[in-house]
Amino acid sequence: MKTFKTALIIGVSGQDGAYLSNLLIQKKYVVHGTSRDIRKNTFLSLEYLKIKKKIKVHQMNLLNFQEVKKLIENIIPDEIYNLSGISSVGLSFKYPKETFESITISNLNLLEAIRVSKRSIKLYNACSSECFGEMNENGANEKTPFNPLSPYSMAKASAFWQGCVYRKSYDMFVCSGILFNHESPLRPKEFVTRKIISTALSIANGTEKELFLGNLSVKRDWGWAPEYVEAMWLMLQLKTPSDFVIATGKTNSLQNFAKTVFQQLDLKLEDHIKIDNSLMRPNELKFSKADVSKATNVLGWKAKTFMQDVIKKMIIAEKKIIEMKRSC
Ligand code: GDR
Repeated sequence: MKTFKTALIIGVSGQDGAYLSNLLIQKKYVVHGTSRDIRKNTFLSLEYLKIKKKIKVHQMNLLNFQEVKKLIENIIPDEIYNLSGISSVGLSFKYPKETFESITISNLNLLEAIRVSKRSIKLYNACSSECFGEMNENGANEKTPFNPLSPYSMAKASAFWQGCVYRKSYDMFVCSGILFNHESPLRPKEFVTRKIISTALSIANGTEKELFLGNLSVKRDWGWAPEYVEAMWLMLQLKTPSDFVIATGKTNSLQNFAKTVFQQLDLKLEDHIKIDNSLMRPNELKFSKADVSKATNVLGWKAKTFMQDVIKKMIIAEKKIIEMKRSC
């Protein structure tokens, strides 16, 4: 008799995959994860959270339908979380085809594999606030139309609609979380928050002098990633599937984010900041604002950590990472 729930996390080695694994392990799930190349993947995020040994990792190419189908038939998961694909908006302008494939074909393969399995497997799809394009002061909610501005958001919008089509056509349990920016020490340095914090600490330590950034005037809603994976799980515990905007509801400029980081390290941003035009994107979401009332009312989910504390926590973690590297 099956006693514990089984989850399959696609993209288990990323920031969200690692925090979600941690959460599901605490909830006594049997956690499976996938990686495109087990030998090359270092699973650093899972090692960081000390959970690597608790996860059954499988090699799988999501673009290969037969592989996806076979793995699902072997594991028979109760819940699948699709957190895979290229996640850098900037990079998507350089690699539009790879971005589109990695987000849309993989999601379609999962939907099809679940459909043909004829099992009631629940699917979480990682959608993004980037799909909204420009937002206004009222904040975007689940009824706000999509207006993608990048190859990344174009692909995410497509995967979102795949979920809607399968939900309506086959009565499948599919939820999309429309997540705004969510950060942690597990963010790779290609993303601006970790880049700023890591560089600011190097400046404080005297190993670097300057911070190069692109567009500083953009405004984003930055939350704490470990809280966002709870929202993903809550969605799959509902009786009826639905889509949810997940964010803190508070907007800040990138200038203010960077200034706060430097202030917390007793540095002045203006002494170190350099604008690098090569870091500007061809097109850009300039203002991000969320209306999270549906998540609050239906899921009972609310962000507890806002930008100031996200920064504090990331600085503390980054200092520890630097100390660990020094003592190795
Ligand atoms: P984003 O995150 O594109 O919002 O997508 P990112 O941290 O890459 O950029 C945030 C904003 O900062 C501006 N920026 C820079 N960005 C980077 N990466 N590097 C720089 O040097 C730099 N200078 C300025 C960007 O132009 C942008 O406006 C994140 C990802 O996690 C997506 O996967 C997710 O879907 C969305 O958040 C919600």
